[in-house]
Amino acid sequence: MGARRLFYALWPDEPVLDGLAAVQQRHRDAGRPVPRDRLHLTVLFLGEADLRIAAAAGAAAAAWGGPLRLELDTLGYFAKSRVVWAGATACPEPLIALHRALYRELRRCGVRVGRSRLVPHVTLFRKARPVRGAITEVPEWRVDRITLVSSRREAAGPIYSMEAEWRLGRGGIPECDVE
Ligand code: 2AM
Repeated sequence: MGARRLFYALWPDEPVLDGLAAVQQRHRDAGRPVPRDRLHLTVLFLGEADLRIAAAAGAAAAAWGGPLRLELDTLGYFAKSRVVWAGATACPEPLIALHRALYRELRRCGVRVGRSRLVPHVTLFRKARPVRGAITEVPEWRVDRITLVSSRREAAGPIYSMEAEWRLGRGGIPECDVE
């Protein structure tokens, strides 16, 4: 069994999944499609971190953010990892704020995470050839929650488990009860 890695993600609702599946179908020769139940958008990748601390930081960051809307309107390609993804030409400000809040709360909890620019994307194909361009199949995504997910690498591919989920923007005072 591989190590458990953690990440904070947005999980698409059914209409968005339908749209993403339609894009996968239209470009089915692009590479190996990601199964529908694994389609997601990573807000921040933590790696091998303490689950309890990640949950405390996630709860605090989610409370600061608010619901947001995302337009997945473009296809992009990461040459290094050879993935084709659906992304947003315009990254909404509340998503940038959520990303920043996660960094801030993790730091408050004593976790150092390498800074990386947020490129909001849902990976659609792996081992893929480059495909880029506009897409129109995906309806507006109304995001009102964020999920803490753990991933274990197995021979058949990654196994994801939902560890915690929070509604965005409940307000309140962020806390971190780390000993
Ligand atoms: P990807 O879809 O672009 O591969 C689980 O692996 C999730 O975490 C995926 O969404 C994956 O992005 C992302 N991920 C994996 N390793 C990462 C890393 N080193 N930095 C940022 N995101 C990563």
